[in-house]
Amino acid sequence: MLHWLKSLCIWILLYSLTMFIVPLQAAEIGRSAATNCDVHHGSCIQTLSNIQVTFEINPKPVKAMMELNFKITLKGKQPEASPYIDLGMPGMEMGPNRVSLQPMGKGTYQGTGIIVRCPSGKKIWIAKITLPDIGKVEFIFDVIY
Ligand SMILES: [Cu+2]
Repeated sequence: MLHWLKSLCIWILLYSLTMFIVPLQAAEIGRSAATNCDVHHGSCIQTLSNIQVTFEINPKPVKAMMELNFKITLKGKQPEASPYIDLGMPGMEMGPNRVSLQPMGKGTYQGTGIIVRCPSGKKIWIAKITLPDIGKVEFIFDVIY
């Protein structure tokens, strides 16, 4: 009888621990996988084939449904043609939204675009930057609706 009670207690303990820890871990993973760039407080940097790619959006804080300036600065080898940005959302088909960039000199490229308000209410967006003939980098960030 005592043995039976003991194992029941252990099962309840294990069960409650699992119920507590699993959502906690899921929340943690969700948070860290959600964004890789805080566009509201500065610029973000990634490296691609020894090229340092700096990404910035203005004005800050970055809001949907208004004209935004996208700025990319490349340090290192420059691509054959101007880079461009495809805006989208993780796991969602949002339709084409490409920002073309104009060279401003010294490895800097700028262009304007609009981030729309997603009907789902989700605020995480991806800027997929293509450096022609070199590759792509993705900056993931949240916007204000
Ligand atoms: Cu969406």
